[in-house]
Amino acid sequence: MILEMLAEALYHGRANEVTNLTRRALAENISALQILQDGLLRGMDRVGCEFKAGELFLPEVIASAKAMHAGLSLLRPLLAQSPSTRLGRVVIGTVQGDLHDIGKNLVAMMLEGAGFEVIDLGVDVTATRFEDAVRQFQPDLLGLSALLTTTMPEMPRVIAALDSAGLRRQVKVMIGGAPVTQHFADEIGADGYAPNAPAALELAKRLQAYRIDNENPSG
Ligand code: B1M
Repeated sequence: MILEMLAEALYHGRANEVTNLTRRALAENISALQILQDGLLRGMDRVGCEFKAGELFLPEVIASAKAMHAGLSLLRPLLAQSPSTRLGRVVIGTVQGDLHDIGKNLVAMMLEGAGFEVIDLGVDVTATRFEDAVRQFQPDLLGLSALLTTTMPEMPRVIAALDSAGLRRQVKVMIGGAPVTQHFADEIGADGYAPNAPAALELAKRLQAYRIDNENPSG
């Protein structure tokens, strides 16, 4: 019941109500993951469908996105509790021209929660900025997010920039975002694609597996 109210409040873009209901749900011992899946994301799914159908307009979507941020800020410490192990370092960002960050933030939170160190470059990140960050932070993984069909072509540009800077071999590139597919990942030479945040975590662990094996040979 409370999660339905939360989905409804998110859909209507009522940030204060989302904050209060998220607090109440946590006080009722509902897990952060369930609040996310069955409350916040359910509300956002409805927003996405109605926006696509032309039944909702941009100001309403912006209000829902703000409400989403309000809810996520309460869940973040729970989803990203620092574990004792360090799985590796990830640089992540949303590609140039794209301002969508909710999904990228979720991926970052889940990676952090599982033990990755995450350096989040934010949104509208140029290929040069990604390249500089790989040089500066020497991450194991580079995560690229794109939500628009018009910004997906930025992903191969980032990979090309890494290539010409001689940095491509030192980092695994993983990509995701609503319009992105495995086929696209294969086409542009990314190392992996994940359709959602839990799958992104599994992928990141898989891409890092060789390193974990080397560090803990006994398992
Ligand atoms: Co925009 N928007 N939007 N929007 N928006 C979409 C993406 C759209 C599909 C809506 C629609 O038509 N149904 C459509 C894109 C169509 C297309 O390209 N084919 C669209 C459009 C058109 C636009 C504008 C162009 C609208 C306009 O101005 N006319 C504009 C573009 C602005 C820009 O970026 N330059 C725009 C603006 C906005 C807002 C600013 C209002 C807001 C974003 C606020 C914010 O992010 N801070 C917004 C929103 C909220 C949406 C929808 C409704 C919801 C996106 C979202 O947050 N979903 C979206 C509709 C939709 O996606 N169904 C839409 C929840 C989130 C948890 O899911 O982001 O998919 P998602 O992330 C998932 C996976 O994709 C994956 O894991 C995440 C978690 O499970 N994932 C990764 C994401 N990144 C990953 C990286 C990985 C791995 C997995 O590895 C590194």
